[in-house]
Amino acid sequence: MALQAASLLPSAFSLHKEGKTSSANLKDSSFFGVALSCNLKSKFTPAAGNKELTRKLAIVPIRAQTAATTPAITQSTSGQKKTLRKGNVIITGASSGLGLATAKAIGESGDWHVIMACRDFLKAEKAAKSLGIPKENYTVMHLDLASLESVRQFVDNFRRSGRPLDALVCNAAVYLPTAKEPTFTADGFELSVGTNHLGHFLLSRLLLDDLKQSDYPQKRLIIVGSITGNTNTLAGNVPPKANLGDLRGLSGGLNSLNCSPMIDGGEFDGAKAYKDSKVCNMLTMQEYHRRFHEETGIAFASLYPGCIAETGLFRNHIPLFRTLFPPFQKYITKGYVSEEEAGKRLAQVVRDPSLSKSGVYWSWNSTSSSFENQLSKEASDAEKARKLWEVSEKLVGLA
Ligand code: NDP
Ligand code: PMR
Repeated sequence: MALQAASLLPSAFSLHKEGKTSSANLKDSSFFGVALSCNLKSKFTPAAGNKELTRKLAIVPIRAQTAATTPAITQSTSGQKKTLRKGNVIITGASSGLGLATAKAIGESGDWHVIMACRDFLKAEKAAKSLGIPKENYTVMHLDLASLESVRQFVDNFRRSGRPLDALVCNAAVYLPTAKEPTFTADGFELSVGTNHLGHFLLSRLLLDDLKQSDYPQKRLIIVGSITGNTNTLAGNVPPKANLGDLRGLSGGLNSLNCSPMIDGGEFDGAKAYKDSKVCNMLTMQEYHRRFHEETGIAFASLYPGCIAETGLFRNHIPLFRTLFPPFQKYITKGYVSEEEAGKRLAQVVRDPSLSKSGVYWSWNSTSSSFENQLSKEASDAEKARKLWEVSEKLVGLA
């Protein structure tokens, strides 16, 4: 198993040359319609392995990086500001798909260092190597978003690395469209919302201080959204539609014990849970913007990079879907985008000076030009965003 393999490694960090520490159960569904499942039996994901791993990682001594001591900018004699050091970006879920393609786009430029925050250390290391990302431009660190303890441990480990943080990309996600029953994170939250929203919520809240402290000219916090969470689009109207309702399931802890595993309190539906989690991602980005942009100067953004129809996101879908989905997106909807192109798009949101506006949900048109897109009514509901923030704070132990 990935975690077991990772636990044999000496640390959560890859060691660079220069010594820097651094079921598919086929549901009663057709290809395009995903039927509802009502079986609410609990199935907890194994957490013991994670705990053991994080304990091991905690005792590893970590040397500070030179990046920490070099100022990010200086004033030249002409009065112009010059960037002196590499930017540092954490990308969650950088072991495949969009995250990996973004790590490549940013990592090969040479002026950024990518921290690949991944649950499968060896997979990430192999992926980075096979794409030829220069060794000195990335570090793999262990992060399992399905465990709040792992999130906290990751933040501690990152801080001990001594690197400043200039950008954070909350990219990792799971999509469980064929699951008949919910599965749960180590803390007992339904897995899709627990990983895609709550894990990232805690991670970004903890790392906000680090971003604030960065002296880099542009600081950014990006949370990947999606068209399928936006009901103002055709894609967002494919059933089951996202709907957070009054957040009664989330308020109850999404644990299936005395409440529903779904945010709106309804019956479990894996596809809906994913779309709901994407709405949470987009609401969270806007709440960050309202609460912190003015005070911190950090740009908060979300995006829909296009339909990257061949990524691992669809690994749990039925085989017929995985065969037909790419040509359907390429030739019918024309929404298809390659991993490489999507990675370049997300990389723009990380470092392109022209995409520095805060509070924006970015999209790209058919000629690959970025534009500020409209979110659905629910995904831009400020009152819902505030409530989501407050409930999420309680669930992850921040309030
Ligand atoms: P992938 O499955 O290829 O990538 C998802 C990544 O998340 C993987 O690296 C996976 O790790 C990681 N991950 C999953 N669970 C955890 C966890 N518990 N802890 C840490 N990492 C975890 O899918 P995509 O690249 O397609 O998805 C990336 C983002 O893009 C998601 O936010 C998705 O919602 C969004 N998106 C995707 C679209 C698409 O068409 N594919 C369209 C719109 C948005 P591992 O490799 O170990 O499985
Ligand atoms: Mg969708 C312009 C039309 C469009 C776009 C851009 C997408 C993107 N999809 C579109 C249309 C349609 N899709 C239509 C008309 C149908 C019904 C025939 C359809 C179906 C469909 C399914 C069953 N589409 C899907 C699924 C999934 O399981 C995917 C999903 O919802 O994942 C959550 C999906 C997607 N369509 C997209 C995108 C980007 C996805 C997946 C990724 C995501 O949102 O993160």
